[in-house]
Amino acid sequence: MKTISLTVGLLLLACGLPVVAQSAYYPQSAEWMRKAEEATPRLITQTARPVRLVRPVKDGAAFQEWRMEDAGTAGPLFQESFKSHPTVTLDFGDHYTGYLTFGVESLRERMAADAPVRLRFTLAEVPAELNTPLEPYKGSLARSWIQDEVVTLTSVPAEVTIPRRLSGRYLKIELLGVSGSFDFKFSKLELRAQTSAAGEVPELSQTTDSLLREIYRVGVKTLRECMQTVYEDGPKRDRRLWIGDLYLEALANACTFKNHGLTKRCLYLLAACAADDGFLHATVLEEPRPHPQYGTHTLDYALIYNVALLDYLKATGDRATAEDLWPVVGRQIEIALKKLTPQWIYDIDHEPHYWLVFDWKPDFDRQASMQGLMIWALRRSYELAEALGKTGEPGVSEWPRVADKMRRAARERLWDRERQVVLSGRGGQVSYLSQVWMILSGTLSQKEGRAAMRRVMSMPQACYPGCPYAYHYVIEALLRCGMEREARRLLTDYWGGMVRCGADTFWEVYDPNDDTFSPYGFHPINSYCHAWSCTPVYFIARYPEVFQAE
Ligand code: RAM
Repeated sequence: MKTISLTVGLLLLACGLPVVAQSAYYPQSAEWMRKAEEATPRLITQTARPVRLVRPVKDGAAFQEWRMEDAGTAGPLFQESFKSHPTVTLDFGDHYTGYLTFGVESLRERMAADAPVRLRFTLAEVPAELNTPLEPYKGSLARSWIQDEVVTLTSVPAEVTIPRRLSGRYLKIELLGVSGSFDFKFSKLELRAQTSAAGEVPELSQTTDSLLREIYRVGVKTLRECMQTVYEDGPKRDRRLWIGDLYLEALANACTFKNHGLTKRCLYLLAACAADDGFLHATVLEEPRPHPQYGTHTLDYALIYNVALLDYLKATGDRATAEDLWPVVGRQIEIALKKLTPQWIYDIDHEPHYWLVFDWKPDFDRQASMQGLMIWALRRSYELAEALGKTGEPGVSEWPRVADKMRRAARERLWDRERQVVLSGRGGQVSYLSQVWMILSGTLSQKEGRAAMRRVMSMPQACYPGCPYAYHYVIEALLRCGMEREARRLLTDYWGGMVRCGADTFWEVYDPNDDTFSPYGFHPINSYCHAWSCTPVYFIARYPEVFQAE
């Protein structure tokens, strides 16, 4: 049998990239890159095969109006003429990330392909992704993220591995061209799935409610799929390391798989890829060799890096790594401090304008949230300084004082004492996240935090979160101010909402009021296995008294 390798020579597309992406700011960065590479985890593989044939059904009650209906075993694909049903959809039974291999052979002996066979393979994470017309393409991100691959075979039998790593559950195969006198069937179809998440995760207590159990299972699956040679944001789209995603994945990993080596690798990679002024890039790609997405900085993520390093130290006791990376921590704070007004308020208009992530939600005002996040990061960075004995370093001793000034300023200017709610920006916007960050930063007392959360959650016009990343911090804030019942209810409603919609893995964005919401203008390009949505795993494992009790 002839094996056709479609491996396109990825001839070092490195032109334009420096030989090794390193920050001129940190003399240690070459060493950091070496340590990052040394910590690259081994991938564990598993072979997945289609379990059923399915048929897409348009259904107004289904998530994004599409669901899959069982259409029998996958057997006919391997026994019958493919020409007789030239479009099929297969179900792998679960979400997988890896490489697809297929084989075809002629249907009968003494039958030869006298023209090329042309096939299209499309892998999807959710049903609507396969059934929404893609053209004219409306997304703001590259069309090439859609996982459709056309393969032309000039001779049969053939076995082909599609070179691009794919991610999803449903596979559509379409016959685009074949000679009239030739027919064929499939001889092989399998996905070599991969992850670096090794080992088992802790069992939940017997008393855990069945929906919470299911949320835990789907969260673990999401985390497992995103744990590759870095913590990826989504294995289908972006497929790279972002600081915000890393922070939440590391939290979930620390109470499940405990693959701390992966966290260490990511922390080193980000540090080594910092810009020449020491500012962290928000995101790093691994191929063809590790490099940042040049020029992409998000100040909230840069500060979150400091907290991720502190958490890593607490989880592992690996002081050598924390000391090694300590210079990065101080530099992120220095950069952030330049943004303060003389009144100790984060100045959102100060140039250069940095991207602040926080949420995917149009019209959300980030000012109060950033004030809170900065106080929180200052305090946690100081905690790291204490753990490492660095509080005497120039500037560091000032951090608690700056945090206090910022806290006082926030209480004076952003906290509406009468209405018991935090306001953000010129228009005085009331949002969930403004309350949340003022709680997490300790700006509001527990009692005030409870009042603010109750108030915002009862205001229909309040700006509510748009994605699981933001909901993570809402749950954290509810727990922080002693609202365990509300935290459990929200987690169950929000992530349980995705489970009820049939999620195999949790999504990048989910708005229960709008199934097709997309930050990119086109929902098929959303990621439906997204790292930052795996954190129920962390909450359920870390707070058993709240989430595992009856
Ligand atoms: C997107 C991804 C990623 C997130 C960034 C800010 O590209 O969804 O998860 O961290 O945006």
